[in-house]
Amino acid sequence: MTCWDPRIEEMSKADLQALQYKYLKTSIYRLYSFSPFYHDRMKAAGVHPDDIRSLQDIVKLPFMYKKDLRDNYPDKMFVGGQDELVRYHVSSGTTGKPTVVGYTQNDLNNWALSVARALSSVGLGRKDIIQVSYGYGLFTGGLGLHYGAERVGATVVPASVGNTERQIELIQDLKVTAICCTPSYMLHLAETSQKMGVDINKDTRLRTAVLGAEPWSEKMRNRIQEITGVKAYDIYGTSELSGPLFTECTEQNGIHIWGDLAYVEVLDPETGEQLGPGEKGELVVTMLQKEALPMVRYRVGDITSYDDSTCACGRSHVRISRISGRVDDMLIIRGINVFPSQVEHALLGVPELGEHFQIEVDRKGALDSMLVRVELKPTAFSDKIDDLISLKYKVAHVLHNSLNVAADVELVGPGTLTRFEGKAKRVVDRRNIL
Ligand code: DLL
Repeated sequence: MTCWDPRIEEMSKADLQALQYKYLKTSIYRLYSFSPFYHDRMKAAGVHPDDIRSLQDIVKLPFMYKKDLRDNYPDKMFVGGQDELVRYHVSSGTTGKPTVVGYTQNDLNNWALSVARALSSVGLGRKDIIQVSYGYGLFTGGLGLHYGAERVGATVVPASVGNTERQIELIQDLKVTAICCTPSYMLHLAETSQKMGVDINKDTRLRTAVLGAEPWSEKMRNRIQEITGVKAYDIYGTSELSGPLFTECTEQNGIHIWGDLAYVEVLDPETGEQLGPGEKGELVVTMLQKEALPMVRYRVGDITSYDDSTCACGRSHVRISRISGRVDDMLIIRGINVFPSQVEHALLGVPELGEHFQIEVDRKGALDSMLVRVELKPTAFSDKIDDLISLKYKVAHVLHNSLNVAADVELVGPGTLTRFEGKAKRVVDRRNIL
C-alpha cells in the first residue's frame, strides 16, 4: 500500500471525526459572518453556528443546490474578495446557466493534495509518466489531474482531448505508464489503437487508467481491462466540490473520500433523511476546508451508498460505491425509473454487443417509448437477416428483464454511433421538445 499522507489517511475514526468537527465549526462561523447567501439561508432555517455542537448536528444545517449556483451567477456566492481568487472554472452548463467556481491558492493546494492522495492510492508516483487526456481549460478534469500528478512527482503529458492517433503515438514514444480520461474515451482509444495495429498490452507500457467524469459500470471496467490489459480505476468529483478529487485504491472496492477535506452523507432524495451504510440514496457533501466557494450539505444529485468500515488497504476514511446514476438523469419511462447505467449493464451482458449505445426516449401518443440503439461487435456483424432478428429479440428480452420496461432495439454496425472525446451523451430525450 502506498499512502501519500499516512498520518491523515490511516487516522483513527475518533480522531478523524474530531478533526471534521473542528473544520465544520470554523467553516460555519466563517460562512455565517461573511456569506450573505448562507447567512440568510441559516436564518431562514432558524439555525445559528452555536447550535452546531457535534458533527451529528450537521443535520440542522440547510442544504445547498446546483440551482443556488445558477441563481447567484457568476460569483454572488463567493466568500472574500476577487483579489484572493487565483482561478475560475466554469461548468459546461448543458441545462440552464453555467456555474462558476472560484479558487483561492489554498483551495488549489487542497485540490492538488486530494488528487495526489488519489493517484498514489492507485499506485502512481515518481516513476510514472501520466498522460492527462481530460480536457484542459474551463473543465476541471485536465488541470485537476495535472496538478495532482505533478504533486506526486510523476512526469505529466498534458495531452488534453482529441487527436486520438497522436495520443497513441505519445503513449508509445514517451513510454506513458498511466492515462487519465473518461471511460468512453478509453474505449475509443482502445478501438483506435486496434485499427492502428498497436496492441496496448504488448506495444506500450500503459498499465493504469484513471477513469471518471461520467457514469460507467463494473462490467464496463472488466471490458476495458480485458481489451487493454490496463487496470482501470474510478475517479470521482464535481466542479462545485473543486473537480476530480477521489478515487478507489488498488483494492477496487469503493471510492475513498478524504474525510479531512469532505464530509459525506447519503440521503433519501425524497425525505432528506440520512440513510445508513450500504443504503442507496443521494450523495450530499460538505467541503470542510474550501475558502472561496464553501459548499455545505451540497445536494450533488449522484446516487451512491457509503461504507464506513476500514478498507483492506488500511485507509480509515469513508468510501462511497460506484455512482449508479443521477437523481436527475433518471429517466421515467411509463412510470418506471430507468438509469442509463442499468441499460449499459444489461447490454454488456450480451456477448455479441459492443460497448457503444444510445438511448432515445420519445412519446407516442400518451405513451413513452424507448429505443436502444447499440453497436454489434465486429465478430457478430452478419448479413444474415434471420440471425440479426433473433439477436434483436434477445437484446429486447434482456433489457425488459433488467429494466422492467419494454424497449425497442436497433442493432447497428461497429463504428456507427458518434464517439465522444469528453463525456458521452448517451440519452436523447425528445419528450420535452415541443
Ligand atoms: O466531471 C469532474 C471530474 C473530472 C471527475 C475528471 C472525474 C474525472 P463536472 O463536470 O462538474 O465535474 O461533472 C460532475 O459528473 O456529479 C457525476 O454525475 C458525474 N461524474 C463524475 N465522475 C464520475 C464517476 C467532473 N466516476 C458530475 N462516475 C458528477 C460516475 C461521475 N459519474
